Amino acid sequence: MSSVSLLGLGAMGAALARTWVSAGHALTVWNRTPGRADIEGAKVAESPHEAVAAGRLVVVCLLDDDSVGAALDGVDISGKDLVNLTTSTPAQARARAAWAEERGARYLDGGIMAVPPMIGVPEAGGYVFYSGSRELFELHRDALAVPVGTKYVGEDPGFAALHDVALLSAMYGMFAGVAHAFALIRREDIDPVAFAPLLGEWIPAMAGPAVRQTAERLKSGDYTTGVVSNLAMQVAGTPTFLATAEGQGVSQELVRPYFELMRRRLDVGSGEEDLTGVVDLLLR
Ligand code: FVH
Repeated sequence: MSSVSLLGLGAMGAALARTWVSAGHALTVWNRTPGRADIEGAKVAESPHEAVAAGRLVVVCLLDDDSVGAALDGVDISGKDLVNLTTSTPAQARARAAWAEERGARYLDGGIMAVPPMIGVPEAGGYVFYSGSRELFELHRDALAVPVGTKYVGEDPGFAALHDVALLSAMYGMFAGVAHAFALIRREDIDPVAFAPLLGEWIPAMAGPAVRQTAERLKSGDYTTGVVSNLAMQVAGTPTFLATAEGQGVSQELVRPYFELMRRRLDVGSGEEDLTGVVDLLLR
């Protein structure tokens, strides 16, 4: 069992820490605010210097990239294997990788696709995207797989963050649709709890095929062959959705921007396509 040093005992860090201790790894922890979490079986370091010095594998799970810079400022990380599970932008992850390498450390970036209750619960399906040094990922794969599953997505240290943010952005789009749907029924004699399974089954029934077909169309460049619900028909339906929102006293602000993109794509003569062309409209 390799030893692990962990900086950050917030909600996520504490959950990670407990799994390494349970699995028998020698764990040294540090948190800016002492006593934030009691990790039974872990050695508590008095400083980031002490935590980093304790072992080769150093995992950081802090609030944001600035906190990583603050915690590791002036700490000797040469010869260490730094795994950064802090949510970052791809640019921050790439800069942090260069920063670590300049200081003699090897670097792996991670994007956590789980919430704390999913940590240490394999059946919950959480995982971490990793990118950066493949050699480092392979070397520490077993230790990294203890809290939650692993998915390595490439040598570019920004790719884990990019995958993380892409999936979370899709999630927020989905949450926006859910909020709009509940708002539409909110003032009616419709039980939201009875409505929920209808919505909960509809979303994956639509999302699964749409995600797969969009990917295939983006790859092939063919946005029209085999289209079932074409853009012209879908744009013709949008006034109905907007009028329904109006009629229910619901703001159009969540759905209108997407409908406007659909209209713009139609206006350039893409009525026989599906919705894939919206992806291209978003590129600046
Ligand atoms: N919790 C979640 O649901 C999500 C799930 C997906 C991944 N995120 C990311 O994980 C990172 C850590 O999140 P967290 O849940 O542990 O966050 P907090 O409970 O707020 O703990 C934050 C820790 O960061 C320390 N910290 C903040 N600023 C500094 C600083 N300038 N120097 C050193 N440490 C700092 C903070 O220390 P303290 O406030 O207790 O002293 C906590 O240890 C995060 O990137 C999520 O986006 C979690």
